[in-house]
Amino acid sequence: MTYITKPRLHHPTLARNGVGYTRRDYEGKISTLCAGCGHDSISAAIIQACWELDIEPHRVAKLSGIGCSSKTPDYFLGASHGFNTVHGRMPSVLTGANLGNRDLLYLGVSGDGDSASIGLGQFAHVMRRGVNMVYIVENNGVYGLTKGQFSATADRGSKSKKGVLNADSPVDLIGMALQLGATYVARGFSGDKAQLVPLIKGAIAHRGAAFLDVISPCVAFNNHPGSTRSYDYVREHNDAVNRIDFITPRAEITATVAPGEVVEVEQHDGTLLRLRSMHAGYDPRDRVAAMSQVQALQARGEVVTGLLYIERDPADLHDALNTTLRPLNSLDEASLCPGRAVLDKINASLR
Ligand SMILES: Cc1ncc(C[n+]2csc(CCOP(=O)(O)OP(=O)(O)O)c2C)c(N)n1
Ligand code: SF4
Ligand SMILES: [Mg+2]
Repeated sequence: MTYITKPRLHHPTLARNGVGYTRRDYEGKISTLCAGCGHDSISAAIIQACWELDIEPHRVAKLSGIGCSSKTPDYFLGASHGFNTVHGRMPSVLTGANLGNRDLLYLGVSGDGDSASIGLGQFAHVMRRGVNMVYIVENNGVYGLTKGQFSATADRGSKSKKGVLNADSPVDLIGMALQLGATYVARGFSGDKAQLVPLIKGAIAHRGAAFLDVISPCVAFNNHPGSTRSYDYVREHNDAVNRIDFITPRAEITATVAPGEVVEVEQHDGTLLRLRSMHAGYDPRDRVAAMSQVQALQARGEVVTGLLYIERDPADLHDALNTTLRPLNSLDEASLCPGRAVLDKINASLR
């Protein structure tokens, strides 16, 4: 419960990362979610990724909408900046914050209801603008917080807990993100941390719009036979197109490469993503091919996971707007208000 505070004392022998923090320093309040909720596993994966990447908690801004998923930023990175916004409106608040200070790591956490129903318009525009962020949808196919109504990502023909059939076609957020121009697109499963942690690390290292759809079963309302978001269903149908090794520039490359096709993608910060293909011919650097291959696999009823698409050298919103390199709060008055002559010149250019 959130009113039970965690002890601040840490055991002195806890391991510390490269910036001197223990893993406990990346935790938040005690979760109030149902025991077994997939969302808690995603929080644990975020904590592990940030700790292992030596990210200083105060360099992170976590933003969310409304829902059980959107409550989770309270349960990780307790020393980071946080903004629990309005239902479906996280993307515009994140965009504004990012424009004001490009130096922070922006972590948007949302649900399938938050992003695919009320927030669908905002989701679309934040992807097409290429905002530099990690956008995670914790996708359980229901509105968990309001007691389990089908969400817009629920598959046609899947059954509710009370046996009602869903007659609507699903909104495919992966397909939309690919079509709208997101430059890092991946799907994970809350029940597969070994796959999820490197997918999150790759998204953090990516300088552009990174979208992660994480299938995250709701044990209270959508974990029964007939659901396509239950732990059993996802385990049976999980079809990973690749496995990802995340290699930092500082680390010695010791990962052994299993036989099979390997694609290596170096990101702008020097991190290397080594992708072992599980599907012959799947190339995550080819947007159009990725779109058609993901659609084909999904049409066969598979839950396609892995790093589905990556653009090696993406442009982000700041590049497009040619904004100042410095956070706005660090600019002095002369830079913020350069005087009448400059204003006249801008006005003249608009006539
Ligand atoms: C403007 C507005 N409309 C509706 C609601 C009610 N509401 C709260 S959470 C939610 C859906 C949450 O679903 P999702 O984003 O999938 O999160 P989950 O709880 O499943 O993690 C809704 C409809 C609200 N809080 N605000
Ligand atoms: S209602 Fe569902 S989504 Fe919400 S905390 Fe419980 S299991 Fe998780
Ligand atoms: Mg949901």
